[in-house]
Amino acid sequence: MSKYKIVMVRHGESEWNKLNLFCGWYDANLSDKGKNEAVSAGKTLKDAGYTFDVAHTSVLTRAQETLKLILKEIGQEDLPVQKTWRLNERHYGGLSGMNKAETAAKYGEEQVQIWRRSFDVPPPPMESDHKYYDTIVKDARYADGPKPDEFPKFESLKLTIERTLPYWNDTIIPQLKEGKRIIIAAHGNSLRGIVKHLDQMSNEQIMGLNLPTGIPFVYELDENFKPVVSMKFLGDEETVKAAMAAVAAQGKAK
Ligand code: DG2
Repeated sequence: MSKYKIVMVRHGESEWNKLNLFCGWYDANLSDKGKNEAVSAGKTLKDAGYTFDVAHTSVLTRAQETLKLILKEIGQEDLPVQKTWRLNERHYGGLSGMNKAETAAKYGEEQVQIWRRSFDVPPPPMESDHKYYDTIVKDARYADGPKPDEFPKFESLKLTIERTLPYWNDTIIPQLKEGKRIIIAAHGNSLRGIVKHLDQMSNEQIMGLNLPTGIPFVYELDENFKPVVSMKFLGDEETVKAAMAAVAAQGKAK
């Protein structure tokens, strides 16, 4: 029987999604399309009658802006919002800022698929001479964590899950237990990590999952936090399928 319900959403298209660049911890803004996607997500949630007690998001602008636009649509602009680096996108290491299609043309689509979707093969590290190293490492938003010796230079999905799950277990689960209605606005891979955990997907199964931008999805969980309803998208099935296929295709050489 369903006891808990939670809504999750990947942010709307970012400027770097639009340019097809590996983004990770780079703080890209939403594109105009992304802002529209967030507003539509808000309208969908409003039409379906959703309201929340608390929201969670990453420390990155694209997720926070998406959440803000959603909350405005549903008339909950004053909702408490908890922000954490633990919900950040996976750190794309040395690939950050590179074009996904050009990288596939250079290194092969198979290699790019491994970097994007393998469970535990990390991208190359972001070294200190990387164009965005200082911008990210010295960003004041990380003053409260991760600690300097834990600050990632790259992350596989496995490493992403290792820093996201403690937040799920120690912050989200207790709030669900208190009966709080929760929305999480985060990223393609931090959410894939949560989905893998909830649905107990194998390392192979999760490789095939591409989350679309700006389409909310719902989980209903039983008293042991096992899904009764898994990843139910609030959107028309064909649109969701096409949006997932478009994300998968970002790693193809043009
Ligand atoms: C994308 C995901 O993250 O990329 O970092 O480039 O969700 O923040 O736009 P998001 C990025 P893929 O793993 O789908 O290549």
